[in-house]
Amino acid sequence: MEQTGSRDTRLRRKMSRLATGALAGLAATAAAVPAAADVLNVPQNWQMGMMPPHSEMAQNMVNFHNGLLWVITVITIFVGVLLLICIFRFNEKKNPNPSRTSHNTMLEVAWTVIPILILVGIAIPSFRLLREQVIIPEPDIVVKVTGHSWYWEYEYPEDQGGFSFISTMLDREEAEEIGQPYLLAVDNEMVVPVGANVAVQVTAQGVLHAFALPSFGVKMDAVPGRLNETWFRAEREGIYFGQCSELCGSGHAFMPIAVRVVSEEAYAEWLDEARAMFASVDDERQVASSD
Ligand SMILES: [Cu+2]
Repeated sequence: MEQTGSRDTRLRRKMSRLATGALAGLAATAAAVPAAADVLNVPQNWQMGMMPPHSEMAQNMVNFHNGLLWVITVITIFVGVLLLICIFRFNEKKNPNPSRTSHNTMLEVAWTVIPILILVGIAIPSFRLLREQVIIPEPDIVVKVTGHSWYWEYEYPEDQGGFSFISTMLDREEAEEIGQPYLLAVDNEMVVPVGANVAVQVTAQGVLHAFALPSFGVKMDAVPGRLNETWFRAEREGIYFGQCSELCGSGHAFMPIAVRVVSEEAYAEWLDEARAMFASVDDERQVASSD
C-alpha cells in the first residue's frame, strides 16, 4: 500500500479520533477498563533497578539479574582485595626481594576450575530462562506487530477479528487529558485479555525496530522481511508501556508501545468494537489511496 505523507497523516488523525471515541465507549461499557491509576510501570524520579515485573517471565528475569549481581559483587570484591594486597604488601619498598615461584599446580588448577564452575552455575539458569522465552506455549491469541517509520501497526488475524490498526504517540495535551505519560501514551493501544498466552509475531517495514515491553520480559527485533516470534502472559489488568528498542531513525523516541490488559469480557467487547471501527478505517484507507 503506497501512501503519500499527507494521506498518511490524515489517516492517522482520523484513526486517532476514532480511537478516542472507542476508548470512551469501552470505558462506558466495561467497568474492568483500568483508570489512570492503573497505568503501570511509569518511570519515576530516582528510580533504580529494573522495571517492576508483571509476568512470570519478567519476574524470573529480574531474579536471575539480581542473583548475577551477587555473583559479580563477590567476584569484584575478591579481585579488588587481591589487587590491594599486591599493591600494599608486595610493592618494591615493602618486598624488595620478590619470590621466584613460577608454578603452583594446585593454584593453577583452582583458578581454572573455580571460574568454570561459576560459569556453568550461571549458564544453567540462563539457558533455562532462554528456553522459556524461545519455546512459545500454545497461544490463546496471536497478534502481529509491524514496526513502521515511526509507529506501530497491530494486526489481529482472521480467526480473532481480522483487522489491523496503527498506533501513534499522543501529543502532550492529549496524553495529559487521559492521565497517561507523554512519550508513552498512544492513540490505539494493543489490547489483550488477562492471563492469556499472547503470541506476538514481530516484523518491520523499511528499517529495523524492536518490540520491547520490559514489564513482561519481552524484547524482540523487528526485521523487514522476517517474522520473529515472542510471547507473554500478563497476570494483572492495566496499561503497560514499552518503547522501540532499536535505534531506527529520527522518530525512534516517538514510537511507544502501549498494551492494555483487560478482562476476558472487556476483551470480547473491545474485539467487537475494534472490528467495526477498524473495518471502516480500512475502507477509508482504500479510498485514500485511490484518489
Ligand atoms: Cu523503531
